[in-house]
Formats: sequence, C-alpha cells, structure tokens
Amino acid sequence: MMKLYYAPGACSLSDHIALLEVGAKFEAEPVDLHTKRTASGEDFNTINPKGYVPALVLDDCEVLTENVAILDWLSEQYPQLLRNGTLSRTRQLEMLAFIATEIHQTFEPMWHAGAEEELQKAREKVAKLLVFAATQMRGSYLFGDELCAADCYLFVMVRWAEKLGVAIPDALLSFQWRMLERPAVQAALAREEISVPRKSSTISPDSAIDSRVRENPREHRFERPIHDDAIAAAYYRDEGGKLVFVHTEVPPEFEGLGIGTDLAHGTFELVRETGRKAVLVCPFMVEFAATHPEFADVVVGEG
Ligand SMILES: N[C@@H](CCC(=O)N[C@@H](CS)C(=O)NCC(=O)O)C(=O)O
Repeated sequence: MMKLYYAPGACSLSDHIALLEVGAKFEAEPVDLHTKRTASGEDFNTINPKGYVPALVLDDCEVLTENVAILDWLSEQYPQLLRNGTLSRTRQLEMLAFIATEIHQTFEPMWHAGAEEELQKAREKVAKLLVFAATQMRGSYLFGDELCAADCYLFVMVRWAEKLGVAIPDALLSFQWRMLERPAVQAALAREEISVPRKSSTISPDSAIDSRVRENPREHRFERPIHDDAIAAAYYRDEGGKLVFVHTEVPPEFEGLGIGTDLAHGTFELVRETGRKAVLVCPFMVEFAATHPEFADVVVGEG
C-alpha cells in the first residue's frame, strides 16, 4: 500500500487531500521535522535524504518526493485530478511550479523568527503572488468548476497566508471556503489533527448566521460573528474620532479560514461609512491595508 509521510499543516497536506479526493488506498505517517523521526520511530532521512516532507512511497517501494512530482504523478494515475483541454497537464505543471517555486518558497523566512524587515518583504511578496494566482482562477477552482491537483496545493498556500497575516484576495477566500466544504479536505485536516470548523457550524458566508461586521463600542472593538459562541474581533482605541487599531483576534480553531480578512473588510467599510479614520498599529491590519488600496482613504497613519 502507498504511504504518505507528512507533517501536520505542512505542504504535504496538498498530497494528503489529493490522495483522499481520488479515494486512493494509502497509509499516512507523520514526521517530526525537527528530529527527523517518523511517528513509528524510523529515521526519516533514510526515506527521504532531503529530510523534508512530502514523501510518497509507492506500492513498488519507489519513493517520490517534491510536491510538484507527487501531484503530477497522482494526476497521471487519477485523471480526475486533471482538467481536459489543450496542454492540460502542462498548464497544471506550470501552475504547480509557480506555487512551489514562487509562492511556497517565499514563505520560507516566515517559518523562522527572521528580522521584521525580511518578514514584511516576504508577506508583501506572497500577497502579490496571491493576487496573481487569483487572476488565474478559471471558475470556482483554478482550471474551472472542478477541482484539480493544483488546487490542493494552492489551498495550503492560502491557509498559510491567512495564518501569517497576509491579506488574501476575495477570489481566493471564496476558493478556500469551497475547499473547506469538500469532505476530502475536511478528512485530511482531521487526520492531520488540525482543528476544523465544526461540521454543523455556521461559518460559511452563505450560512444562516449574519456574518456582517458590527461595532461594539462598549468593548472598543469591531466584531465578526462566527457562530453563536465565537467572534473574531478588531480592537481599537478611540482618539477623538480616530480609531487606533491595536489588535486583531481570530479564535485559534478558526484560523486559516479567511475570517480575519473578512473582519478587516467589514471594519474598514464601517469606519468609512461613519466618517471616521483609522490609524493602524496591528500588523495584520497594516498588511490588509497594504494589499487593499481601495481603503486608502480610511487610513490616516500607521503606528
Ligand atoms: N521542494 C520541496 C519542499 C518541501 C518543503 O518545504 N517541506 C517542508 C514542509 S512544508 C519541510 O519538510 N521542511 C522541513 C525541513 O526542510 O527540514 C517540495 O516542493 O516538496
């Protein structure tokens, strides 16, 4: 049986999703990336001498590494992961290479506590690359209205971006919601023990709960309801009509779903509608404003 070596929430999540999407028979074993030990105690370097996930051991014991190769191989084996049309495999490879060598690699400094200047540069570059990726969506997914292998990889990039406070274009936020509704995505997240929104929870934008952002002046915050017991909130100090945004909070179990971006959107709209201005101290808000120039009229400074 095939075996996927992965680390929870790492880029190997894309292969995990793709394997589950096609109903492949496989085992999955987590790897501790610091000690390079697998859960069963093997030395992972003996499986992949490069020391990183993913690694997919095939039925004949060949070991495949590199997301691009694994996702391409899976698309060859399971053509439902590949859209029809001219140059279909090549177009997907083009996208996989863009995700791997441009987007994925740009996150690198953000995994280590690098200098703030370096981190900021990386955030800005990821934001730009995501804007480009958003222009490539040819339907609900990258290549139309059905999922292909590259979508699984893009989904992981969007999750990381959200986690690291990079603003995400609206088209990719909707894409992320759609992905999260897929049973294979939910199953992969659950197997990797990444908290997922409760199945019955009402966090989807088209859900019954009113997810619009509202102001709660008593608590000095703008709130974006998630479900009955949870909100995301942007906290401010009121300095004579100028709102100084100091902190943004999304409950950890709802991180990576685009809720922070949604909250920032609604907050800036409300600030504008009520004729006030914003000063941004919170790095998430600073990043959001940098990638949403449509709100430039609302922002009067950064702290
Ligand atoms: N070039 C590889 C990079 C894979 C990669 O960056 N893996 C990360 C997790 S997302 C990893 O295992 N890092 C641990 C390490 O390099 O020690 C690919 O595209 O598959």
